Formats: sequence, C-alpha cells, structure tokens
Amino acid sequence: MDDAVFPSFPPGFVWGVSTAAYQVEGAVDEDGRGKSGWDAFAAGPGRIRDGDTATMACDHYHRYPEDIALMAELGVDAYRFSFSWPRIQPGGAGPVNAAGLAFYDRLVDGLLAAGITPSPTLFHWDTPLELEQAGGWLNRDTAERFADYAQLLGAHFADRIPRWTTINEPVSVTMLGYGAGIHAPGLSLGFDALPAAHHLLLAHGMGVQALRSAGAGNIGIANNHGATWPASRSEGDLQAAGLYDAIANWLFADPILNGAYPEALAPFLPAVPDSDLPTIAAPIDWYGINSYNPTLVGAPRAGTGGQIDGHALDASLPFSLREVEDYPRTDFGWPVVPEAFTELLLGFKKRYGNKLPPIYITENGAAVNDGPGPDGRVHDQRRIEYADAHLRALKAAMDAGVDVRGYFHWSLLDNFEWAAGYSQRFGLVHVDFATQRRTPKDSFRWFSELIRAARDA
Ligand code: GBH
Repeated sequence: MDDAVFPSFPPGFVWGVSTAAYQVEGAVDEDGRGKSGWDAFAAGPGRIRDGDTATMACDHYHRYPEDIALMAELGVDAYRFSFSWPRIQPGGAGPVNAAGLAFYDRLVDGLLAAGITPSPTLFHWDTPLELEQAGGWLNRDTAERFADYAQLLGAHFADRIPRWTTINEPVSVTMLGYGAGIHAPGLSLGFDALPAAHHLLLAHGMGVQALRSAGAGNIGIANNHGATWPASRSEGDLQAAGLYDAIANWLFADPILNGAYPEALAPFLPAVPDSDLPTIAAPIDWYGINSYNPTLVGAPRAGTGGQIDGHALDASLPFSLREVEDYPRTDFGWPVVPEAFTELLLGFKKRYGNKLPPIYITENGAAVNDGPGPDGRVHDQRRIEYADAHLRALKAAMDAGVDVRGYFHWSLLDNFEWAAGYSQRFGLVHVDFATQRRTPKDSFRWFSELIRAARDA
C-alpha cells in the first residue's frame, strides 16, 4: 500500500475478484460441454498469440476448491465468475446438460460454504458454436436463446445466488468479434457489426426479464467503459472522438439507462422494432462498469485506422485510435491514467443523473507480467500501484457523489487473455501454466490487507 493513508470506503462496500469461464476453466471436452465459437476461433491459424488455446487454461474446472481457498485467504466478499453457456446447453438450446450444471452447483455451494457471495455473469463471450454458425449475435434468435438460458439458470439458482450479471462487455463482442476480427467469430464487418450490438442489448433486457420471472433478483450488466480523449481541439479530432465515444460508450449505456440510442449513431444503426427499446431498458438494480484506461481518438489518417493491442484497424473508419502519451504503461501497453477513471464516473453521473442506478466496478486491473523471482515470490509492485491509484480515483468519484457499491479486481488468476493467449498476466495469483502451480503475488497480500483494513474501519 502507498505510504499515504488509504481512503475509507463505506461499510458494506463489496470487495471482489472476477474471472470468466473460458479464460480459467479448461476441461473443454469434459462432461458433455459443447463447443463454443471461441474454441473454433482459437483453433484457426494466427488468431491467438503463440498459438495458445484455452483447452487447459487454469484448470479451474478441477481446481476450484483450491481457488476458493485462495479467495477465502484473500478475504473477498464476492466472486464474479461466468457460466459457460455451452456447458449448460451444449448446442445453445434445449435441455440442460446435467453434468455441466453440476459443476456450477459444486462451485456455488463451495463459495457459500466459504462465506463468499457467488456473483456470476451469464455470458462472457463463449457463444455456443451452433448458435455462432447460425449467425451468432448478428441473428436475433440468439437473444431469444439467451433468454431461455437465463430462465433456466435463474430457476435453478435463484435461492443461492444473490447477485446476477447478464452479459459481459457487449462492446467487445461487437467491435472486436464482429467489427475488427480480433476476437471470435473473427468477422471484420466494421459498422455492419452494429446489429450484433442491438441483439446483445436485447438479450440483456430479455435476460433481465427472464431472471426476474424465475425468481432471481439484484441484476446488472458489466459494460466496458473508458474516457475518450480527443487527440487535439481541432474540429476533425473533436468530431472523430465524439463519434468514437458514442460507439464505444453510449451505444451500450444509453439504451439501458435512458431508453434510446445516441442520436449521433442514427445514420449507422439498423432499423429495429420500437418495442425492443423498452425491453432493453428493463429496470436493473445496479450498473456494472469494467474500466481499464482512456482512449485517445483523432480524425482518420491516410492509410491507418490506428490499432488495438497491436491489431491494425481498418483505415476506412471515421476515426483513428492513437496512443495516450506521457503516462506509464502496463505490460499490455495500456496507459495507466487513474484520473481518467474519476472523469469517467463523474461523466456517468452527469449524463444520467437520477436515472443512474448504484454502480459496481465489475472489472479493473492491469497486465503486469512479473513471475516468481529467486525468493519464490512475485514482486508485482506495478499492479499494486495501478490498483492503489485506481481505488483512490474511485474514492474521489464517490466523494463527489457517485454511488459505487463495490469493486471487483480483474483477476483472481493469471488466465487465457483472449487473442493475447497466456502472454498477459492480470492475476493477483500467479499461475505456472505448465504445472498449474498457484503463487499468490505481492499484490494478493496488499489487496488482502486493504480489504481487512477497510472492513475494520
Ligand atoms: C475485459 O476486456 C474482459 O472482460 C476480460 O475478459 C479481459 O480479460 C480483461 O478485460 C483484460 O483484457 O472494444 O473496440 O471498443 C477489456 C478489453 C479491450 C475492452 C479494448 C475495450 C477497447 C476497444 N478491452 N476495448 S473496443
């Protein structure tokens, strides 16, 4: 912890850690799990750094008791994991796969026995392959299938699960999966990916309704957000940054919190039935924000759309992503800008006012790739600095009136970082992927002390 006294958080503030099924479970061929679009995508050549796959990942499917014990030692109140849809419904529809569901029974019961609140997400990107092959999120039917899946999980777990998240980051699925071809299913449709955004939002709203009808409550979504900074005050840069901001942030928040799409996107959005908007705006109990860094955006440049994590973007886009300069960077190259986190949260309060439900930070963290040193310990000081600064920035926003109820660090474990494979480590716990040995890092001890101090305060 920093020398400065750590700010106090309100009593009952929820401290947690996050993971996602495809990134940690492994066991992709066990107990009747169906394939997901990510299995197919990762198997293709050149998709994942070093040709990595999630076949084994952290073997959380078998090692969850050890991982629950680590969380108990860490002292978190809650664990945000995700259900694997193809484990529950192998083809994305129809009857439940009992053996797959039984894994989550064991996980949920183990968490409850350890005094940790299960806080699952229904969908964190592992679309059942059969649905993907039928068009995936470009196909409206996928939202209907998602509602069935939500209903089934709600009915099974309502009495044991007190906090639910529908979907993780529709923006990343839309932009990285269908827009830029960096994630599954690997389509590069540019603006033609926007129907996927609508169907993901529709699935969220239908999922909220299905969960409630099944008796489940305390429901939110986890949306990725980051401040958008224009590259300069020039007209062209301001305009491009405004458009990017509308797409990356408000496209995914306005329909949920405000019942309408941003005006600026009208020229790009598909025609949709009027009745979809009230469904998307189905009342939620809280709003989840995943946030890592701000993005610098400028007018298009000849020949380049800029890049995301080393992947080139299409030069025909009406904006180009630039590098935020003059700040430290994580090992992933992402800028470390805590004040942009405060700015983002204040921006939400300003944009939605009283319509903004309580917020949970459902993800925040940093890729810091240090491994065990000669002393066997992992001195990931830069992760501690990142988390410390972002928690202070969060507290600053709370002091300015933003109602934030909890913070989930991404992640408990080093894990399968999508297109970056195992090259980027976000865990409080180091994982040696050859042996599956877990080593709590210095940040684990830091976070654990912080949680205990916050609780005693
Ligand atoms: C989260 O994604 C994921 O939920 C999690 O699974 C992942 O491991 C973690 O963060 C760390 O990466 O989407 O085109 O508008 C955050 C990934 C990537 C989301 C960049 C926002 C911005 C560009 N972020 N993305 S775009």
